[in-house]
Amino acid sequence: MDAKKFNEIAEKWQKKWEENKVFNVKEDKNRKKYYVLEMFPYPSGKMHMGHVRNYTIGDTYARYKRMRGFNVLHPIGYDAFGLPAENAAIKNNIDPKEWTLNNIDSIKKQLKQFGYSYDWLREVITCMPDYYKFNQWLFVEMYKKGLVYRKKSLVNWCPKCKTVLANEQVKDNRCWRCGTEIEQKELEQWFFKITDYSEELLNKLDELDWPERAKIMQKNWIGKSHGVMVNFKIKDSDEILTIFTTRPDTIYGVTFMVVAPEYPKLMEWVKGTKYEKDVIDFINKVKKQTIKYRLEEDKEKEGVFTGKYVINPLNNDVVPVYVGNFVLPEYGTGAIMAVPAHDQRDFEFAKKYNIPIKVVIQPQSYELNPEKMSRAYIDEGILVNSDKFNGTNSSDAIQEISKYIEEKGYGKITVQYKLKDWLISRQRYWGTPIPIIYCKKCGIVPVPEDQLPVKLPDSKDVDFQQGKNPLLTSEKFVKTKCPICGRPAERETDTMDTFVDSSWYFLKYCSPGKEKIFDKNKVKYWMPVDVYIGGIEHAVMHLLYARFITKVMRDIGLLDIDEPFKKMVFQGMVIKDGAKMSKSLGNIVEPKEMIEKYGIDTVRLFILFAASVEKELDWKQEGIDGVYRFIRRIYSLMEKPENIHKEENKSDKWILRKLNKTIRDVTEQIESFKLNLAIGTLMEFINDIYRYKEFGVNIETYNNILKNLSLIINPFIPHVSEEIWHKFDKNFSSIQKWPEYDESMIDEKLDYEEEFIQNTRIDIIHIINLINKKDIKKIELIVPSEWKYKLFSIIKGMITKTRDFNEIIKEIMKNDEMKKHSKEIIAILQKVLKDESKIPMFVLDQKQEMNIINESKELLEKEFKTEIIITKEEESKNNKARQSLPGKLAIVVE
Ligand code: ANZ
Ligand code: ZN
Repeated sequence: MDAKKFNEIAEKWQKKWEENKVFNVKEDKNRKKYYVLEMFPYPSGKMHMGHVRNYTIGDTYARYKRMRGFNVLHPIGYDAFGLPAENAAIKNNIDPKEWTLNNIDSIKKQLKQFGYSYDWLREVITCMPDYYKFNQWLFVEMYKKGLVYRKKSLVNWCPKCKTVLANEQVKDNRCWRCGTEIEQKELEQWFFKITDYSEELLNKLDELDWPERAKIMQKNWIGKSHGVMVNFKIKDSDEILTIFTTRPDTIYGVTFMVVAPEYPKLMEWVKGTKYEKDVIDFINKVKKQTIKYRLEEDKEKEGVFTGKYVINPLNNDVVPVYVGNFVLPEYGTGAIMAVPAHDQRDFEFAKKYNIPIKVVIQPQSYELNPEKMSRAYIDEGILVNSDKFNGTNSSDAIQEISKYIEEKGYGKITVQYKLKDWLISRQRYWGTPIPIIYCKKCGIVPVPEDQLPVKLPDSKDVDFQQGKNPLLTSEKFVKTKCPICGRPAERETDTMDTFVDSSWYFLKYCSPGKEKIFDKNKVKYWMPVDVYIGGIEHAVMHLLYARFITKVMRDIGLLDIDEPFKKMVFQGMVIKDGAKMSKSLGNIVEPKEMIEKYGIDTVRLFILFAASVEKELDWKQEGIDGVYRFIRRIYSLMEKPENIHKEENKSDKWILRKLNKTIRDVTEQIESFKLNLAIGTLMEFINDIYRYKEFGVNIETYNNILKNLSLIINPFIPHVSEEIWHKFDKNFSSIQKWPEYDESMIDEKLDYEEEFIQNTRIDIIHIINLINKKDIKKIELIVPSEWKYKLFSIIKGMITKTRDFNEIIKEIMKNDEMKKHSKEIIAILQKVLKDESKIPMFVLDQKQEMNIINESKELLEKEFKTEIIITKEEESKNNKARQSLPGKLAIVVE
């Protein structure tokens, strides 16, 4: 068998699956559903190994669940809008649609080649009007509900991509796609009001079966803070400066205030004063810094005085107000009270501008001196310089002072979230047009439902080369009529963030068709997704947005569920030579080449076997060679056994016990996504089958084993599975019932005894071959002395705790009997520590091993046609006797 032949087999079965619609599903009230979802690909070209890993994991689980009797929904589609298509248009004048659909074509071929068990009738392509029409419909529904709004706002602007980026798309002050440094720009933008759902998005996380780290990432992103809004009176004015603080316990230590450069009242304050110029200069300077940069801990904290003072309501201290770059406009109130003794940013600012530092919290074990401090003291302690709160523990003081502030009317206890509303506008062509019309008379008018979809103009109608949003260049698109008054009007030219597309595609899978967004009953049957598999890089944005849209749809009355994804599984990256596969590093392994060289099933199996699902997978050539050999060994099991017996004997019983144990273990391992371990279990089982075959089989047993084997390999290597199954049955293995195991059939001790005899037989055969003796007079099997069994029990007990030679020896020598054999013991222990497989799975005793051997004596005599003598080590005259160990008899052939 070579790779070509394996691939022919694969193609044959894929065709049959398709002809027979094996993986197409319908809602069925009488069957339990199971929804397996993998993150759909962005069709940038061809599939890479990361995709192969993602989809193979998903397919394995989907196949398993299907065989467990579930009605399994396992769909696929394409996240087809986005920048690369448009960049191709700008660079090479290629139609983004053509570029995308071509890529989809080639990815689709590859997906099919892998034999993934998708229901292809449910395919979703987000760039098609049939799909994005419902993005627009949803936008309008949300607009009616007040969940969409337009606002002038400072946005992250990538000068290279010429587009606005969401905060999440900025990494280290740079564009997430092209790496260019970001600028700030003020533009009218469309927002989804995700902040209305902050609390629910946070709370519901607890109910989800997601890896803890993903939940923590979302929690941090939502960023809930408990604190107080405090009102500070501006000196010589009626105005009030309100700040948000999480540390009211430090309020007696305030020595200045800071507002953000964007603070609305700022210009009014300084207008016509001697501070005006400095403040304006400073504002212009900060404009070049991104929000991300301003948030960085070790960047320079800068600011200027505004000329204003405020009065601390608690102690009537009068303190100056600065404008500073480290205060952000869109958090809290855009203004802070600064406590340099206890906040590091405030400390650095105070040092730089010579502002006093006042200690109000003293640590328990030493005393802070404001003159000598080299950094802020941010931990807990006891309050000082704080009037009636002196002596209070700072964590208690947070509660007490908050309450006091509220009682006195100085402010209000509140919570704040870091989460911002979702900026969805993009100044781009290749996305969903935002369905809004601007009319001089009627204002902002959403496009009525019967006029949807607002289709993208043909790419021939737009100019990609002008740098601005290409949609602006299409008169045909921009010019329209007002849906209300019928006068000439203009269309919105912004398109939607593609994360809108991916926020509900899993719902469209449940209910294909272009009439409505989806059929409520169908979605009700399939949702929620039972397991969603993909990359951890989507743990924040995509998953948070999808959760949000799900809740919005629930509140619109479209859905009955609160959460879309019950369980998340994040697969690790695929790396080679220690780095992520990438063109620039030249360490890409092409799926296509691997398929040609090893065949589809081998690639599938290797990618599952090489690492546990959530870990990084290091692509190693030796590894795939080994897996290839393994698959050929499975395939060869179809060859008729040479050595056949009629009666069922001990070894038949043994292999049946092994079968049951294998089914049990593989089931548990797949169920818990330990797919690499499941394959390890299968590999052991294949070794067992070969061993069984070697010593002769009962043909019914053998076929039974093979049939069951062909089923439990189906999730991993479906094509080989079908091929073997087909020997027995004309239906598909892919839709057979997963084999049951009989717990009472599993007896590992019996297995061990059987293997003990088999190992002894193999050892005898080896020795006979080695000494090349013609007429054998007798074979002596020497069972070790009883003390060796005791020794092994002690070692077995110890080795789980330590591998330290001295420690183990010490423990052994506590036993008086062992002392007599210390020399031998040292030699044995050295051997055993080097190779732990020398310790048998079960340490029996001399009598038990004697009995096992005695029971097989007759069979062995028949097989080797000679007398078998069984002796105890201490009675044997042969000097080989000393080599005998529990589980491994000394053998003398004469
Ligand atoms: C006084 C204080 C003293 C503060 C102290 C901290 C430590 P989290 O936990 O992230 O919510 N803050 C408030 N609004 C801000 C803004 N718009 N830009 C920058 N910083 C802002 O942090 C809340 C704390 O961050 C608040 O508590 C405030 O500083 C600052 F020893 O008030 B604190
Ligand atoms: Zn109008």
